[in-house]
Amino acid sequence: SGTYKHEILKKLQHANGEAISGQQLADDFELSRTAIWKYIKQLEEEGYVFETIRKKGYILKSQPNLIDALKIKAALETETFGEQIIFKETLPSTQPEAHQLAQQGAPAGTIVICEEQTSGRGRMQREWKSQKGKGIWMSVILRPNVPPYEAPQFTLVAAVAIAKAIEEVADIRPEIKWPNDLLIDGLKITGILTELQADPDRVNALIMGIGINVNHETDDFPEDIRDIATSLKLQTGKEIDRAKLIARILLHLENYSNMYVESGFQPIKKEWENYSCTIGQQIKVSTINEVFYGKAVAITNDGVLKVQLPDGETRSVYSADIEI
Ligand code: BT5
Repeated sequence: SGTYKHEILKKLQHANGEAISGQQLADDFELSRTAIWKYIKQLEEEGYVFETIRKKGYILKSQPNLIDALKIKAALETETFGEQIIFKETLPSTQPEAHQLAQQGAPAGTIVICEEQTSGRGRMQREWKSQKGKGIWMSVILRPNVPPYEAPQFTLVAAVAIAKAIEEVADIRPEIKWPNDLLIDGLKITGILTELQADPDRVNALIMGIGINVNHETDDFPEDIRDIATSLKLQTGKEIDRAKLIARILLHLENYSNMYVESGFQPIKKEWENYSCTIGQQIKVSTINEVFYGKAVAITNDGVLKVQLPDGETRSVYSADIEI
């Protein structure tokens, strides 16, 4: 029945605004008119809008803003990233799925993406809310030839790649909050989760989880994050084409991660600093072991955050949560 629905939709998509009658569709697919009507109702529930003209039939008026592998592929400008796209309607989380594929040898640039995550996660087992059809919930497999201790730097690399893609596609400039958040107007628009599959001396795969709030209205956010989260639509007033944004992210992620492997963080640092809202700020730093206050004074060529304490001592912070 999924195939009939798909075929009926395809017919209406290719009708170029002309009506197709229920009888015509019924004849074409050797179904009853009632069956056709039921498929049309199902499509309407998925967000397709039809005009029904008496005695003439159905006209497809608008389609839901969906992402699927074909749509992303149509927008791709990469060398290899996005060649393999695993698209699912619903997943608990794209991360375990991508981990498994990486273990089975999936190539760099393979992506796992879905319309809805039922148990999306952030760092340290925190929750990541992933409303159906509203955002980009994806994991990208990277295979950089670097030692494991450099893995956290790829969070910074990804932040620049995503910020740039958002700026180009949505025409709004996000800020990077070290290490893994993008903010607009002080509210979180994107979270990045970099996980590692490695031997002691070399990375086998990085699983880069990317969550972006795209077409949410205020009510789409669960209440507990409504005050800290925002979406591109809320910020720009425009519905954003997710497939196009995904394609752009993959392009920049491919370029910047190659750049990192060839030349390190140094050539990306300037762009990172331009997007950063962290440097120069008084911040609260929470690491696994301690909490302290200081001024974020710099990011090093290795992507390490330098924080100056009130007594003048400077600390290197490799991984932490910060509050500005
Ligand atoms: C992150 O963690 O920001 C990383 C989020 C990564 C999500 C992607 S989606 C695809 C892939 N599959 C997954 O399961 N995950 C990745 P962290 O810095 O720990 O921030 C988590 C905190 O952000 C939560 O505790 C909430 O306060 C807040 N939060 C949760 N959902 C949010 C949302 N949709 N928008 C903004 N903030 C959110």
